[in-house]
Amino acid sequence: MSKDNIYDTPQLSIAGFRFDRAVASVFPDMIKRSVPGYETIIAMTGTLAERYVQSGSRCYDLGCSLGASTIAMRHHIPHDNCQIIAVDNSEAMLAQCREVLAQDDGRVPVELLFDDVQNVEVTNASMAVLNFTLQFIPVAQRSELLQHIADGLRPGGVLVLSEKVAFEDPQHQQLMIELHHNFKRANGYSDLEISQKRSALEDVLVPETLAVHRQRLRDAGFSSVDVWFQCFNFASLIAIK
Ligand code: GEK
Repeated sequence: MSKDNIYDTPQLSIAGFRFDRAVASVFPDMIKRSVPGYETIIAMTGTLAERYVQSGSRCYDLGCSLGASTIAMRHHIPHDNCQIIAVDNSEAMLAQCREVLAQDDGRVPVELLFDDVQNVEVTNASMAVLNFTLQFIPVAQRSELLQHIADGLRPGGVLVLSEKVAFEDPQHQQLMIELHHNFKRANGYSDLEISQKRSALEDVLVPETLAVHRQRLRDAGFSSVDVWFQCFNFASLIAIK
């Protein structure tokens, strides 16, 4: 696995973060060292697939990157008549994802779509995953996307929504940011890397509070919504239709 050293030298001006070839080539290392709990969330996505994926239905991995959630679902879907649709709007990510899937021996068919998740038709679904993707969608467009997903899910279907989150209490917000930075430091990122990455993500990744996420999911028509995992300012919610 290639090591992420994208921000380890001083840059004169920091451009907004993009999912380009440089990022795609180090992505597994980057996300593992940056997102506390990432590997647990991926593993539990398999467990959730085992429980929620219904016979003859579709599963959606929206913002699939290299396909980690797709592979987790693929190996735990308990039926042989399901399909996974994995979507990303980064060509570089999808190219790598195709290679990763070619090495995977799962039997559930996977369709890869190069598109914006907002354009994808969601139908006959029993599971949808937005694993750290909604945070990159403009805030004003988030409700419409969740509504579309809710409409495309069968009754009893699940949406797994993982996000970097914000906190209303400024003191707690500051504490979570510092603990997250300590996590990154412990994983080998320097202060320069942490601060340059932070600048690159400014206005690109927009976190919201858990209260906002819960309300938006309820408004979209999910009947049961709650957090099943949280580590510092990274959380994952389950929303059942
Ligand atoms: C994982 N889920 O490993 N349409 C399609 N894709 C998008 C859009 C959009 N509008 N915006 C961003 N992306 C993955 C990790 S990474 C999270 C997801 C992170 C894609 C983007 O190209 C990238 O591949 C992914 O969403 C976000 O479980 O890097 O923090």
